[in-house]
Amino acid sequence: LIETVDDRGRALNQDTNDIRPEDKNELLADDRDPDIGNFADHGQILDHYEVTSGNAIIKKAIKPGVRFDPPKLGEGGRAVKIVPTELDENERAKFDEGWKNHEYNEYVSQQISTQREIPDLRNRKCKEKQHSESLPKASIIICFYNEAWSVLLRTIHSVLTRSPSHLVAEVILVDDYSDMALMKKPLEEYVSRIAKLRLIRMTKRSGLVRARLAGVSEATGPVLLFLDSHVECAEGWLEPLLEVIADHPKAAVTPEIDVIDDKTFAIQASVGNIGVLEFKSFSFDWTPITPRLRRLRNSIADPVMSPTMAGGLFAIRKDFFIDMGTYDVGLELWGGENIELSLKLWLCGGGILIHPCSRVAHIFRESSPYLKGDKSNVLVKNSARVAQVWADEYRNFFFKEPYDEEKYGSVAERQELRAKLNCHTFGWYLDHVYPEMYIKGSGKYLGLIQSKSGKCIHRPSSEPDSPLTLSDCRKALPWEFTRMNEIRSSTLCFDRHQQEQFLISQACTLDNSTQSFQYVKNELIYHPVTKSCLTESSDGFYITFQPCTLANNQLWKWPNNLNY
Ligand code: UD2
Ligand code: MN
Repeated sequence: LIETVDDRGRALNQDTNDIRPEDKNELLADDRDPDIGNFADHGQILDHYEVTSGNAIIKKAIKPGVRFDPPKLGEGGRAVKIVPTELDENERAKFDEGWKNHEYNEYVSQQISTQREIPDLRNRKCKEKQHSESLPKASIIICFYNEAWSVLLRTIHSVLTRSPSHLVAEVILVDDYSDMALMKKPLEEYVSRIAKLRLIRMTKRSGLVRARLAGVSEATGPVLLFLDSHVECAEGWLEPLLEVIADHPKAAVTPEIDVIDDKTFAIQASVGNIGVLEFKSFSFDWTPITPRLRRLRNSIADPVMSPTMAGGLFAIRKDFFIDMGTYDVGLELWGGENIELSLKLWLCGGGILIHPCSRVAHIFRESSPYLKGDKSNVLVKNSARVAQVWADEYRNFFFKEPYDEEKYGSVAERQELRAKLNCHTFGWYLDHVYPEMYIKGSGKYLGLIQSKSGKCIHRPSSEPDSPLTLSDCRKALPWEFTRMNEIRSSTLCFDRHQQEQFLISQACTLDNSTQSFQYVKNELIYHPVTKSCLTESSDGFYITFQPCTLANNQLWKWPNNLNY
């Protein structure tokens, strides 16, 4: 049986996901062996490969001399689907154990080559770019705590095979005191075979901040490049990051983070997000690139400014990172360090860029394996420290009670650092970096919006597109007039119905378009885009957009926000 193979030796027209489990085991035998051989050429030269079918062994021919990787599950970033109910008891136990230990599908990861190819998700324009010959070298730092063996190896493999070796000073693994057996001797043996790989061990569980700092102290390159221990770096990921650092020594730059599905390990392209500060929890969140930031770049292949960064994957100059006071070691275990560094960068003379041509896929999990049980409060505590140091007077909109040193520890040292670095205020960040941020309670007007007839603007239905109505004020919602001139309640903003001329509320778009209003002379609610005023309808039930007449049905009472 002859079958054609493509130029990398992969069989054509074969859905690798259809391979029966017993065949798969054979094909994957090489992956089970931690000996991964020479990174430069990890393929084998074969003239055929074998697949079992019942009792027969079928030989499949390969063009002579062509590098051959046997067809494998999950190759090219494809999904691997396993139906747990079809597994026998033994396998089912492994499947469940994987989820329990890692909060992702370790069982599926074990079926996938640690050397799999992944899709090239870069824009065409990225590939046309030439990179400078003399880029600075990176020390790549990967912290982990009990990472799944197959996942950790795939991370390391993707780094080593897809990074030009002259740009890598070393890859430093920092073990945050794992207790799983594979993280001990087997990992040491694996590391000892690869020249550029180092392994350092924390002597007690330290959390990712201290673990990263231990890695930093071993780093010899001018650039630090941090990665999580469950990623896959794609072709050409490193050069754009180093180029940004070479051009902007005071920037931190992150790749575009694509998604490794936690259930199937399929790789999906990210839609192009930026990082923001979700003020209510003072923690990191994603949002699609805002129109304002999109307009600031010339090409889709240019880096985009980002108000915050996710925190796990980024490059920064080592000397600059140290000058900036590295991390707050009072931040325990997980969380907070990303916001602290983001605010510090923007306020103290640096900045954050996301490079869309650098692609690294990351396993996003639904819940953290590190913040269970008595650790569930860690993020709250960490965020409080960061807010206390960086939010200035805006911290009053975050803290329900004053900052408690007993509970969260002293931040005096971090406040001194901030003073020493001579940083801007949080208000400056709002004006210059992220004006779109919603800080509940900080708006100029806040409360019920009441018409002359004594009724208030209410949202009777959560259906998008359904009209806001005038109701009994005891039932109505308070609305806030924000810095972006939105009229807002949580994530919903006043907007005009596309066809009809009545008032609705829609998800806030962070763009000053149809959601932008003015409150004129404490009376009129003016809509600049349509040059009209909010008007109580003649039946007293809806609010419509009409030419401004100053008639009684256009006069609204809305309390000044005394907090402001
Ligand atoms: C994000 C970041 C992560 C970190 C975190 C906030 C990305 C893709 N990920 O959440 O890097 O900034 O936000 O803190 O930007 N680890 C330890 N010791 C611990 C806990 C974790 O070494 O006590 C390691 C862990 O193995 C992993 C890394 O730290 O490699 C980040 O942890 P995560 O993957 O749970 O964080 P993630 O991606 O949810
Ligand atoms: Mn992660």
